[in-house]
Amino acid sequence: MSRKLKNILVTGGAGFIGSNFINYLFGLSATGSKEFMDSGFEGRIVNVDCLTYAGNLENLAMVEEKFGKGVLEGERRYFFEKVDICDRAEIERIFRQYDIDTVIHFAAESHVDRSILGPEAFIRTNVMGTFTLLDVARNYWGCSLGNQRDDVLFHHISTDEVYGSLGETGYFTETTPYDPRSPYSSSKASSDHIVMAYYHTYGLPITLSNCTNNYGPYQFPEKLLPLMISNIRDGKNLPVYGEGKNIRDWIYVEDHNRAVWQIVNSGRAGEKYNIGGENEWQNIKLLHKVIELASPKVGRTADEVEKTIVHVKDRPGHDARYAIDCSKIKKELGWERRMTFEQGLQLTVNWYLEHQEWVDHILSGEYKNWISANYGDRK
Ligand code: TDX
Repeated sequence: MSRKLKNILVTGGAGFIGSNFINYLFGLSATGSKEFMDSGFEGRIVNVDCLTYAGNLENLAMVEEKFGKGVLEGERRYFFEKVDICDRAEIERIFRQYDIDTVIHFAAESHVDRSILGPEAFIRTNVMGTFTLLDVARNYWGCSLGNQRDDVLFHHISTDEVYGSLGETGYFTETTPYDPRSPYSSSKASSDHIVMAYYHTYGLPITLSNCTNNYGPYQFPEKLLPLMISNIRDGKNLPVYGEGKNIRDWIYVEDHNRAVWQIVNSGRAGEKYNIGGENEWQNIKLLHKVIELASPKVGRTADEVEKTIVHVKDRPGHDARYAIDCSKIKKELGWERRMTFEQGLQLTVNWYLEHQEWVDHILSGEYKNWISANYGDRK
């Protein structure tokens, strides 16, 4: 393998998973976890993000200081570009300006509930945005079936939701047929297919990963875990969709990012890899666990907080269960999870409770207006 990995374009680098990824590559971890500081990365990163409601450059303050504006121009290794991935002219400029040799594509509209209320942004960013990046990469790198390159790579980050919903048993493997149910998952499924098409049709070297539910620092508090932790802190109700029996498989975000980095380094072009936590939880049981960990830290008893659980109207088309078989990445690339769930969940609860300013800041402005327009006050 002779991938350059010198000038990496990371899309969506101000979002939850993307910002944790950039921190990880530069040897920084939001929670200071030593086991996630060994990326060995020596190149430059160009972070392209259009800073939607979920993007926050505060997540990268340390990276900016140590590797970005804070250092001499010739030694600089981190660059931020506020650009929409659908803006072809700007993406072309960035490829030329930084001589991009690798794309790691995190940028996406990611929240299922939002996709139900307003699918258009999901189709635009997830489908058209991915297409734009692929097409610019193919042209800039001059790829074709007759000119296959092994020094460049386009890695696409995707989700287990493309496979649909599982019953009580079984796991999604890399060969499970796609069966997306929500506007979000169908937009991700579309983008996965276009990525694969660019490999088969144009010889663009791609890899693809489908991951289960991530948790950890910097996740926007519309997702289950940060939402519940923040509501416990504020004494608000804890809204459980339906009976709360839906099952998700949870992985610590830095374990996911280490897997992505291993695929980018040594995954086979044209292949997809499933990434999972092998850690299934019913939503309601997970919430009991979070209450147990968070209540003493906010000076309330678990019994008291349990009483704030409210069962609300279920999500339409709510997938019953996701679970991933990740034996391929383990066997082929030797990837293993490093964070235990006990440790990761405690770290995450602590992080949100200790970073109230981060939560309050990201919840201000545009998001607040959107949530009250669409959901009213959830309390
Ligand atoms: O208030 C809530 N109450 C509730 O019961 C919220 C926000 C969620 N839920 C349930 C719905 C899901 O069964 O909790 C589960 C997790 O919900 P989300 O955090 O919204 O995640 P999910 O829908 O599972 O999708 C997530 O994981 C896969 C990400 O949002 C996706 O981007 C990723 O692809």
